[in-house]
Formats: sequence, C-alpha cells, structure tokens
Amino acid sequence: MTHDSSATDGATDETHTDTISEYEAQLNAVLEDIDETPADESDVSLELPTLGLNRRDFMKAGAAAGMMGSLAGCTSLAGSTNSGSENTPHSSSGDVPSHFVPPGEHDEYYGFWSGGHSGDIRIYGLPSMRELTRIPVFNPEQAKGYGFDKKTSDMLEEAGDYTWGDSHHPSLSETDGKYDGEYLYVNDKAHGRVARVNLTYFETDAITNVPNVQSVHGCCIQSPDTEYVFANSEFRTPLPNDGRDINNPDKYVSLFTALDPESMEVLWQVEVDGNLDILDTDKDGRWAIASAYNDEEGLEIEEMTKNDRDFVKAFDVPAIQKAVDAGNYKEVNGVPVVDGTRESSLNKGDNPIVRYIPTPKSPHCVEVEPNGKYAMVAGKLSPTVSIIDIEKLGSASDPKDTIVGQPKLGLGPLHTTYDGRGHAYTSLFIDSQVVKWDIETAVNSPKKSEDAILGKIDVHYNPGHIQAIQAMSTEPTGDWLVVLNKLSKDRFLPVGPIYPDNDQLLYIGNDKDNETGGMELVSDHPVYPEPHDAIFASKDKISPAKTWDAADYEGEKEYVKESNSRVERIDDETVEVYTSVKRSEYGLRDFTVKQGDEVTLTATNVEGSQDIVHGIAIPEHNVHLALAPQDTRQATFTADKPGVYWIYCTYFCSALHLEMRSRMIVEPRE
Ligand code: K7E
Ligand code: CUA
Repeated sequence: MTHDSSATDGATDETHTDTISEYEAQLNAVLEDIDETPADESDVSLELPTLGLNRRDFMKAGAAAGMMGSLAGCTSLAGSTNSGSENTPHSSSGDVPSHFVPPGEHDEYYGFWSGGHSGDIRIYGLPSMRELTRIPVFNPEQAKGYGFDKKTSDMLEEAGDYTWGDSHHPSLSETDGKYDGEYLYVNDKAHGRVARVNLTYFETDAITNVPNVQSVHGCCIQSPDTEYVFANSEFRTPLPNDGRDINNPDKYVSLFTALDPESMEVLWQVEVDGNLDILDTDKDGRWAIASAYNDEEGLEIEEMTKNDRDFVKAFDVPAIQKAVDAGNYKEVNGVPVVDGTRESSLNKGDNPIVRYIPTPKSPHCVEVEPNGKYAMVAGKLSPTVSIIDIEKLGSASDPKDTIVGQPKLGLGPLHTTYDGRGHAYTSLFIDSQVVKWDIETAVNSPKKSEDAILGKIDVHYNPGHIQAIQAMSTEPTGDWLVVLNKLSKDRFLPVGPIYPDNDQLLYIGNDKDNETGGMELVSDHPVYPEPHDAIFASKDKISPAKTWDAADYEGEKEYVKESNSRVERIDDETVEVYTSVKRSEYGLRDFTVKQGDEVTLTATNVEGSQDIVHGIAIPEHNVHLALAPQDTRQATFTADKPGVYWIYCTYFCSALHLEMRSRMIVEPRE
C-alpha cells in the first residue's frame, strides 16, 4: 500500500475553526457543571438553541428533565413483572388496565412485527402500540443506511441481489423454551430466503438464500433450545428448478429445510407430497409440524381444492437427522435432500420420518400451545380447528388418531394463540371475529361441537394472525393480544385506495362469563401494509446495545480515529479514504480524488454518547452511511464526475449539524 501525496488529506487538527473549539469548550464546561449526571447521558442535546450563554440553563433543565424521566422509567421497571398489568393505571371500567403509557415511561413488552411485502421487521411497544423502530431485512432502507454500506450491501447482494422481500413469520430464539433475546429469524416468501436479526444491535446480520426452493413461508426456530431454524417452501417446483420437468408437474416438490441457527447454513431438506404452509415445533425438540394444502398437487385453484382432505406433516427431526448422518439422501445443489414422500422407504414401518395427518381441506396454520401438549391446525376452508395431541405423534399407529378434538368455531379460522390459562384464541377471517375457546373442553367434546366456545368478539376487519404476549414460548403472560386485521375500511381517515391494515389490541386478562368471554377491544392502530404476524417478548428479555462496541468488528474494519483520518492512494485508480466522525465535524475537512477513481470510504463515529448518530451523504453518488456511536461503516463508489461535492450529515446531531460538512474534490483526469 502506497501513500500517494497527490491525493490531498484535509485532516489537520490545527485547522479547527475557533467556532468549533469554542462550542466544544462551552459544552464541556456546561457538562462539568451539571451535578451527578454522567457526561455520557447528559450531552445528548440535539438542539442547543444558540451558542450563547443561556445554553447553560438550557442544559441543566434538559438534564434534570432527563433524570426525572429515567427515574420514572425505573419506578415502573421495578414494579413490573411478566404479567404487565399490576402497575398500569386502570381504565374507568375498572378491570381493564390502560394501554396508555405516559410520556417518559416505557412499555412492558417488545413487539416484533413482520412487515410483509415491505420486507422489514417493525418494533412496537406494548401495550401502547407505539412504533419504536423498523429493522430493514430484505429491503434496502436509507434512514439506517441498510444496503448502502459495504457489510449490508454485500449481504443483500450475496443473498440474491433482490431489492425486496416478503417477511411473514418472525421467530425469537429460545433457551430452555424461553426467549433469550439473541436473535430473531424471519422468512422471505418472495425469494425463498431466511434472515436473522441480531437483537443486540437490532440489525439484520445474515440472509440465506435457500437452495432448491422458490418460496419460504412457514419459518420458526426449534423449541426449546434453537438447535435448528426450519423453513417450509410453499410452492412446488422441479428439483432442481433448472429447466427440467417444466411440463411434468408430478415431479414438482415442496421442501422442508433445516438451517443451522449460528452459521445460517442449510443443513438438509426433506421432500414431501403436497404444498407446505406454516410451521411450528413441539417444546421438546422432536417434532416440527407443518400445515399443508394442495395434497392434490394441482396447478390451479380448482384442482388444489378438489379433495376434502389435506395432510398436515409432522417431521420427526431426530429421525431425519439420523437418516442424513447415515447418508440416506440425494444431494441437490450441495444440499442433502431426504425423501419424505409417502412412498419413501424411510416412511415405511413403525417409525416414519414424516407423519401425514389427515385434516379437513386446506388448513392454514399450526400453532403449538405453550405447554407443548397440543398443536392447533386451523381449518381456513373448514369452520373447525383440529387439535393434534403431540404425544400421540410418536405412538399412534394411525396418524388420524393423533387428532383428539375438532371444535367448530366459526368461518375462516386462520390462526390461534394462547393465554396460558387453558384457553385458545382463534382468528376467524370470514366472520371478522376472534373466538375464545377452552382447550380441554374441546378435547372432551364430540368433533364439530361448539361446546368449547367461551365467547366471540368482533374485530375490524378480516383478521389473519393473532398473537398474545409470549404465546409462542413456554411463558405466556395472558394479558394482551393483538389482532392483525387485513382490512381497515372505515376505521380511519381515508388515505387513498391503498388502505392501512388495522392492528387491534385486545385485553384478555379477565375471564368472564359474557358474550366475549371477557375479551375487550382496547384500541385500533393503523399500520402500513402489510404485516402478517408478530411476536412479543417482555422487555426484560431483550437487551439492546446502546452504542456499538468496536471490539465486535476488530480485525474486520479499522476504527478510524481523528488522528488517523487520511487518504491513501492504492494505485492509479483506487483510493481509500478514512475519516472519523463526531458532532459537527468529519476528521477530513476535504479530500481530493481523481475522476474515475474507485473510492472506498471508511468512517467511524467516535462518539461515546448514546443516540448521537451521524450520517455521511455524498450528493450525486448515491452514497449514504448511517453511523451509530462507535460504529464503522464502509462504502465503495466511483468518483466519475469532476467537480466539488459537499458531504453532509443526515442525522440532526447538534446545533452545528448544518455546518457539519466535508468536501469531496474530484479532479478531472486529462
Ligand atoms: Cu396466515 Cu403468511 Cu402467517 Cu399471512 S400467513 S395471515
Ligand atoms: Cu452529524 Cu448531523
């Protein structure tokens, strides 16, 4: 690496303007002056009104307010438990806690919404339902610079270079059946991918483009210890889909895929009959249960729905792993594919690797209840939910004997959730209702009986997923439930022909002998299209970092200090630019490159204070980096137009945010 002096380097500490030094000196003085407030916490001020002396009072007031805020936060934290209801103020009706979270206080729960075809994960606080942030996953996104820096753009490119995805099913990693706050996994229905979000940094850190599949729909971790991540391919395609068998639909297949949750590599796949749909696992690490439709293996809707039956598939995971370990597979595109079709030799005998369980046609979903006893398969086209006794999966000689109950609940049952008190809640898409029912009563009643129904409540309108707090883990809290309604119609001000969805919050903490079984509609929340599912965890389970830790990327990327800000010319057409970033200034006040240079910019936000994010925008070059404190990001671009380009900061970071500027000078190449 040569250091070529023809590229100029604007980083000299002596050139600091008086304004900046004065500003910093005054800021430091003010900070020192504020008693008992750690500088790191108090210097978060985005709006110093002027550079005059009244800043001192302003800062003091700000710090005091901040401390009161955090004290209030502590109080509510100290008294809170998983139930989330003890210390929430009560509404006038007396027994439904308020979902209102006063200014400065925090919610009890995190909610992770899949964004659907917006491709992201959205974070809400519950019960307030305030949107806290979004995590771009399959979609490049400017505000967080996702898909703009080298790390995330390389990741998106390697995962197929698509600019969108369709995220449906978020699943939180577990240890011992409890959410451990490490990762969230989510599918991409559009391109057959599975992504992982790191819940320390709330950032997508891996995307796997699953070979041999076109769409991934069902997606979940294996309970109780996240040994695998599972993914269902919904569409049946030739194997491999490379032009063979295009006119031979009999040969199209649907695959169940296992990934390694750490490396995100595909471990193996299982070929089955029919389409796979949605997925959940038992709580003991043995069974993965997939709903399914189109056992007819038809190509068009009339064929797909011809028969009265479809078959839920229960995958015996240890048995499949054994078959793989024994070499009992064919390899397709580098992946071991195990034959799990009905005709497979592995399905003959007493211990089939896949059990085919007959249910009424086209069931939509499967959700295992928190104690792991039953899996509920909602009918969609049938008004029933089929209750599978998980213990019987390994013992029943006839798979249909694993169905131990089939209550008739209403029209269009899609998804089911739980309160941990023995009740299930099922969304009724066609009826636009949620039905609450008693699980043991349903098991003990004749099939198609309505005896188990405890109440119904109208929702607005046409619910898909419903989800109660921590209902996918072994620790349901039984207080709040969210209904993800597909249509909002008349519920909000009209906003043109594409409407928001309507997520409704229900309180389910009171079991009552009334029309709704105690369910109470608490609030409406318009949401941008189109979330499918959500998963909720107590705030105690999630510990996000407040700043980056440079140790996490040591060896991968340089931590660029102010004193190291520099330009290095690698060869005649390649330049590396390194700059620190902090409030109001870039380490490089300017830098010069030559027309046609490929420029790799490496930038570190050297701030230690939380919430002081800076941006680097280079006009006319499609460059934007978002830099959280202690983070380093890189961007590579070609400086192909001679001229002067003002680099500016996109995050409003201080009173001198607008003046925070650097200059890229591109010299013409003769
Ligand atoms: Cu029911 Cu993709 Cu979970 Cu939508 S799926 S509703
Ligand atoms: Cu840094 Cu605005």
